[in-house]
Amino acid sequence: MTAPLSDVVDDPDSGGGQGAATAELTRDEPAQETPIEPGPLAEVDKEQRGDWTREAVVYQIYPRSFADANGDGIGDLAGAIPRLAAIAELGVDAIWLSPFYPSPQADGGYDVADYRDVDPIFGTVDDFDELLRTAHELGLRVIIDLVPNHSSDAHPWFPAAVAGGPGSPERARYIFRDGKGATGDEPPNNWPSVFGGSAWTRTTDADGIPGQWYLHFFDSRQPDFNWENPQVRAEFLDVLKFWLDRGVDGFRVDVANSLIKAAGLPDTPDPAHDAGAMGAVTGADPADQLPVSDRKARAVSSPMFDQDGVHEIYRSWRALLNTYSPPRLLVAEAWVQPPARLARYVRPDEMHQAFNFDFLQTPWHAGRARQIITETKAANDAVGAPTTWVLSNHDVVRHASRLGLPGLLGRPSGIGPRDQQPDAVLGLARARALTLTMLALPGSAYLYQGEELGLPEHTMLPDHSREDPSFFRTRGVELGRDGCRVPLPWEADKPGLGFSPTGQTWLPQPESFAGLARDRQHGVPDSTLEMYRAALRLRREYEVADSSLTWLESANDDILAFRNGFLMVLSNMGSEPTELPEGGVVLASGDMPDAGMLPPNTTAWIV
Ligand code: TEU
Ligand code: CA
Repeated sequence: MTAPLSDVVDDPDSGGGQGAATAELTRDEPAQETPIEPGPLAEVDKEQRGDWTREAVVYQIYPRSFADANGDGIGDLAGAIPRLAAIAELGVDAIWLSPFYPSPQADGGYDVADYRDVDPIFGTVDDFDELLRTAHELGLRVIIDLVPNHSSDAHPWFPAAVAGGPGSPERARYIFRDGKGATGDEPPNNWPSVFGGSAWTRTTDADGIPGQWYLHFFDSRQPDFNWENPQVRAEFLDVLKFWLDRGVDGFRVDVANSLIKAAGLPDTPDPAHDAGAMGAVTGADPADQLPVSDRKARAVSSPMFDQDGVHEIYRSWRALLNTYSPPRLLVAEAWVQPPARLARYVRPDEMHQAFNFDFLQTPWHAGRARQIITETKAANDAVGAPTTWVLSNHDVVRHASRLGLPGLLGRPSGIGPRDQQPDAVLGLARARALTLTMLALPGSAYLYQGEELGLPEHTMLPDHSREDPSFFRTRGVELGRDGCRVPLPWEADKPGLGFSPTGQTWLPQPESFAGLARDRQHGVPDSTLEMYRAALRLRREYEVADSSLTWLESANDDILAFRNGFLMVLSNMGSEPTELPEGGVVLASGDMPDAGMLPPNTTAWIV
């Protein structure tokens, strides 16, 4: 059989001078390479160089929904500890814990009242230390979530700011302003909250008379800090040190693009856009179809996000991290467009990684996927940073459901009982296929708890179960993120599917979860769980993380095809089977009934 693919040599200097030259496909024979076993010294080098900060596969634990020990239906650290072995066995390198700090839980813990403690619903600092020790014994590094843009309104600094009154040093730690209009009853500017409504809430003075307004990019119970204030900067350096000294391996930095606001807080030219600047790409906006380098480039001019002043903050954090050995990691959560702007967060003296949310929003379309991978990788390459691939997290519709929706959708802001329901079978097939594509790409990758089970979004949650503040602030226009935060199924036959000893779960689990419980998939050859385990093992074996990517040309536009080191990867994003090139298929995301043919909605790894 003739291989239907040929290498594209992108570099004009190496391609014989005829532009994008093609070469006949020749197969790498990994067996002919003499693998050099890394000696103990090489391992030490890798450790000291901090290679993990470029290559790790990180598993996100959302503690509320991971595992519950005390039976109250809310996950906790004591519940997570005995479950870590299952995560280590999956073959990941690290875990990232979403916030476990003391918090009124107005936004699932992203409203922090004390940055140096653990909320009683999650346990104690001793539980945290035990979790850290257990993870390290299992060979897992631990990244924790840092929420520097805002605190909870229950953080002691906030009531002090309200009580301190206008012009007080306490108020200067947050962003208070007088309102507009004769009586100050209009917000200071037109900035929208990402969760709906205005980004400003008015306070009431001690005498009962309406007073100044304070800024909150998210819920009104999440006041934004004033990062121009040196006290705020000093406080966070100290918080970083607190957890570094306890032994954490890194930080995921929440809304890293929003700490600094444009001087003078001018009106934004496009409030509707800024309200969704980090929210849904629906595919309905023609701009969503533009190349990623153009799409939403206008967001750059927003006075709310991605101000140049944020970078000196991350430089100071990196300088602190650099005093620790082996290297600790900073990963930016920043919905920033275009890729070249995002890459500024991962310059050599700033963070190590930034989530590639353009990739997360890749539509099921080979040409677009290739373009997004190429453009985002090029932007990172330009600053010497790895690309940090991700398909799901606690803020987005799970990819097994997202990819089961029709059309060239980017990402909807929740799916509910009144919406068109995703095609579960198609969604899972495409999710498995796109996951295998992701895990074959060079760089680092993040997995969200439950995706290794192929969990779908809970799309039938009743409104009375919802907790996401974005649901309430938009009066239900946005359903919010509860559907991806449903407690995990561990054992199909136990109450609450093993999540909690009492069977209680803070959100109801959909019926489909039972068949997807971990114990139903463990050791079952074609299960999603075993596919993830195999992919993570082969990824290591074939040194996928630090190999180089070459696109392969196919006569069929619906095929995404590339080589990364030893691996050749083909993903069929069309509707007809396609011929496979020569070589052995070492892993496939779905059944391959006809020898030599790759069915639609399937990815294969070939050596
Ligand atoms: O998310 C920031 C962010 O951009 C999200 O608001 C996202 O776009 C939104 O959920 C879409 O509806 C971080 C956290 O990951 C998120 O859970 C928090 O709610 C938010 O910050 C505020 O801390
Ligand atoms: Ca609990």
